[in-house]
Amino acid sequence: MLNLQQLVQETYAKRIEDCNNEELYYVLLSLTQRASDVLATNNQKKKVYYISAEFLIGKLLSNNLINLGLYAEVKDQLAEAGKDLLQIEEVEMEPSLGNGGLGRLAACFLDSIATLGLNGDGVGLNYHFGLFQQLFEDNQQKAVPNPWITPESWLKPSKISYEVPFANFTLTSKLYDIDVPGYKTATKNRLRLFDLGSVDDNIIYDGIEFDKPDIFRNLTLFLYPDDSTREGELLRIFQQYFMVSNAAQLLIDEAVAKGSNLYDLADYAVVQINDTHPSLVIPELLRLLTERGIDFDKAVEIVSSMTAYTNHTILAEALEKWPLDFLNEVVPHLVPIIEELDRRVKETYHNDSVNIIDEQGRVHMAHMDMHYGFSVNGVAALHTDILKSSELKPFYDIYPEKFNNKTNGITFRRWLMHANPRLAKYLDELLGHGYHHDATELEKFLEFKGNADVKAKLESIKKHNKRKLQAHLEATQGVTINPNAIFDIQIKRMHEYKRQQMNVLYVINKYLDIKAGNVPSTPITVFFGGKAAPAYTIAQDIIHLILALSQVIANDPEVSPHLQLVMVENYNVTAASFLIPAADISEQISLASKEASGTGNMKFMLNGALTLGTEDGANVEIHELVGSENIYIFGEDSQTVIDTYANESYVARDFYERPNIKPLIDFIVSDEVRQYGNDERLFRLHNELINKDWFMTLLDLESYIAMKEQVLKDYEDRDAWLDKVIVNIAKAGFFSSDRTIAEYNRDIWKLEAAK
Ligand code: 26Q
Repeated sequence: MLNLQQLVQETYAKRIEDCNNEELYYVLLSLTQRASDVLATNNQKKKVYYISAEFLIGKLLSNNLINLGLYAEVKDQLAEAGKDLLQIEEVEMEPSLGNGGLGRLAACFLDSIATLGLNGDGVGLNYHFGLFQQLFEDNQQKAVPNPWITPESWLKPSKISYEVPFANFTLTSKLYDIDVPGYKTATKNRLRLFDLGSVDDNIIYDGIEFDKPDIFRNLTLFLYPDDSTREGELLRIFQQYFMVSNAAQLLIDEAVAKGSNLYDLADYAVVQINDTHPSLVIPELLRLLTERGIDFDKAVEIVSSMTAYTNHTILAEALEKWPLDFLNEVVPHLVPIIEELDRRVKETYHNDSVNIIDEQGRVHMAHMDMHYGFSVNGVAALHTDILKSSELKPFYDIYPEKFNNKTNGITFRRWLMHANPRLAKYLDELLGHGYHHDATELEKFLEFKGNADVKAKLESIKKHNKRKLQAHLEATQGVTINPNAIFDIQIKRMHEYKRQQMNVLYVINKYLDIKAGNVPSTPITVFFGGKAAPAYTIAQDIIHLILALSQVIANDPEVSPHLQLVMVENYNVTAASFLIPAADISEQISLASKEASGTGNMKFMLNGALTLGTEDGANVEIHELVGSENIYIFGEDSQTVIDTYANESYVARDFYERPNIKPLIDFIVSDEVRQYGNDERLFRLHNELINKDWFMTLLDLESYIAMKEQVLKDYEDRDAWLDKVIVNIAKAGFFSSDRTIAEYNRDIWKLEAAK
């Protein structure tokens, strides 16, 4: 039995009641670390190395307390002393080691790999300032460094260090580990983050600008610095190679320590390549194996039987193609290897679309992965189908046996137990604890459809979560929201294909409608949250429009009692854990075919929000699971969109000319918005929507507006709405990342679980 009062007494010679949140945080940190220190590290013969440029792990205190089985006791004993764990958690800085979905997926996967007792570590980089922190100034995004590493962070320095050779110098790495305890397991894994001792934050100036060519001082300073310049791209290659060379040396050392003679390396290690960012691991492993005396053909055979690639996008601009010149400048020793791999492909296939090196001398990283790895997977059923039938079709034709789907998932420890403790506790009472280990047991919740008591309780939990969000936004941003409103939430990276701009046009529509005298029965609060890449101008313009429009609405007394628009500053994992449990409507409105999966959609569903979405990514699977009565699907389907691109038949201006669309678009440059806005940004966005609109916002705008009106109408029938909520929660079990990881293991990794 834990006695927190005694522990605090021993540490500070005073009572919990007399400690501040910082003091309590450090006690809980050391308590948690000690509990994790005593767990044995998984050490089964074969191990997966999940190499990823991003791990968006979020704050770790509560997550680790939950997994170590200490959460309830700690929370209760703090509460007895009048302390709130939620406030103590605020002391912790959130590591910003990822951009969005891909990085958060990696974090959920680490949790599930450990929970299933599988031997698997994450391997990545220890970016000192991670992704930038987002501030709003003059209704625009400002990017500043996020210094998340404090002396009390979860990083544990190790003695491991490797030499990584570059063209003109060799760098020496230093490895830090973060423990990854599974949920109530006797064993743990690790997240292994490589760093460079000479990194120096004195080279940062003006926000997140820094001296790009100074690799010795900048290598692990930031996550994905601006790659719109040649220097930015070169730095990215430096980072990628530093990451994979360390990973490859680590996995070889660990295998050898367990008895591998390297010819049998694939019996000891399997590498999951998370998007193409770690793809250089293939030539690097070949280099290291041949250096150790294995001949090239044999090395190719070994490496090909131990590397597997996950694709997370079909957007052409995100598929990495590095000019050979760049690789020659950074890692010349890999170039002959890549050229030989390409020569073999060209000799075998005589099909330019599958070459590794194209006519322009660019290296297609994904092509190398597919030829020389044994598995290729997409991240949702629709996404994998699109890869097979169009984007990667030439590869599917050659290697049908390599292709498989692994629909994404989320860890319920963070996204239910931690983010929504009241709902988790209530589900425990009604369903027992079985769903903690087999999430499909949530289906038992279906029995409670139509149960008035259950619905009343769900209402009260949602209201509580809205108040929690209210307090959080008040404290962090000074924004006051109305907990009696409908919460309609779109939170994700800012990108045109995700179509935040379509949602903004809806808000404009509602604003004009209220001005015309049509007042909604229940007030509506529309939330956005998301960062825009610093070099992505239109995404910045969309943020600007949201911020300016929110002022128009807030300053209009006719409208503000009925409609509020909130742009959450610095959207991150912490913000998500407040927003998602408070949501009524989950906005998943990407242009069909463009969102590989989405994982926010799963988190919202689990927390009792209803999806308003297109037939895209994992929305398709949510739709199948809950049935058409329990989801709001609108818009053109993916095949229609793919055809529309193919025959170039979308003309934004034709839609703009429609009488119900034109006033919405033109409002962007109205005097009302311009008084709070910047003309350059507003007119650029206005022009973009009329004359280009590459992601077809206007194609679905009318059906989106109509469907959202339907959602708002349905919300008024609380009884029917709450039945839909019950179905959504009950069917969310499929999206547990435990299921996803069990599938990766069954089909790809083939590891044995700890006894
Ligand atoms: C590529 C080249 C140069 C610079 C940066 C990049 C780059 C960086 C990050 C390319 C892609 C990313 C991140 C992609 C990502 O987060 N994809 C999301 O992955 C999720 C998990 O599979 C899916 O749910 C989302 O649908 C997908 O958008």
